Amino acid sequence: MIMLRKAIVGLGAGALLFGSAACGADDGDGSGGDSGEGLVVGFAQVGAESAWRTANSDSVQAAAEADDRIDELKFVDAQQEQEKQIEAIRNFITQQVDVIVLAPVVETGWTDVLGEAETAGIPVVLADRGIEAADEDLYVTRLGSDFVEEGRKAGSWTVETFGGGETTRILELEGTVGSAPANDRKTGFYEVLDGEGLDYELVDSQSGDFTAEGGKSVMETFISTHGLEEVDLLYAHNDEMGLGAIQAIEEAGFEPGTDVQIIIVDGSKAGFEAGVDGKVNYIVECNPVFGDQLMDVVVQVDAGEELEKFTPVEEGVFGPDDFEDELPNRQF
Ligand code: GZL
Repeated sequence: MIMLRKAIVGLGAGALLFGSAACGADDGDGSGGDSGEGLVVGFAQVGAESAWRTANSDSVQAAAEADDRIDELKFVDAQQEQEKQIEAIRNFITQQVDVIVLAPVVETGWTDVLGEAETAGIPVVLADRGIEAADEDLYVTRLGSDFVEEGRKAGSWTVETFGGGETTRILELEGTVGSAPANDRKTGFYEVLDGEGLDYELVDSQSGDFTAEGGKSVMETFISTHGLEEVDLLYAHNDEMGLGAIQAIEEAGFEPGTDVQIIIVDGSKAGFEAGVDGKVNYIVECNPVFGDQLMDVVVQVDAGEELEKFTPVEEGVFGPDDFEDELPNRQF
């Protein structure tokens, strides 16, 4: 029997939504519930800002509930606030969980609290995003995407598509300021553009915080400031911002995917539907569905096994000829 309890814990001005999934097979005599032998895991999740994030949370929670090696997953949605993630980690330490899983909203500011986990003898696993190299010794391994490689993939398509022509004029919607995917998707993209000698101009670049509202609002500002007549490409660090930008582009009387070509990163159903509609030109996949793989990592870490510092998840790329066939396969 799986019991899922949710509670709202008031934390000063904000409330913190946390849940726990206690898993245990009901052995028929009604005494189901925790076996007491499995692991108790604390998971400090970024938030619920995108379809990617929701799919990631669903994948991890479902994997924990289905895995009889895991007795309980204490889940915290930090609403994209680092302070709430730090608070959650401190709660996990007080509760003496076996393993802490953190999806760090930004790369910096973790030294103290991860040091406290180390002092308490609780190993930390990073899921999804990474943290600055200086704190590399404070976690065992990161399971997630190679964000620099995702940026390189976007850059390679851009060079193939626009290379040899006139100056390519680019707008960029960046992810959350200070986050590993935002920093690294930018790094990989321009590494390829510069390395391949593309003649381009970055017209403007601003963070939309990985949300649809942010993408739409920033795109409206780009349009009012620069117009779109001279813009060739929008590089959006995730689907939500790209989809929000599409709304702004259409409201301004332009055709997304035609007047401005668009790259998005994640690969949600909505992103692929926009591709099928000709509004998106290239999709770089970022895979959120790694819950089962994460449970294996958690068990290995608790057992003290040696692991690589980084375990990449498998990801692809998709162009206009792929969108229709791939859409039914999308899981979020
Ligand atoms: C990437 C993940 C990013 C997604 C966004 O692994 O951290 O955060 O690309 C999400 O959709 O908000």
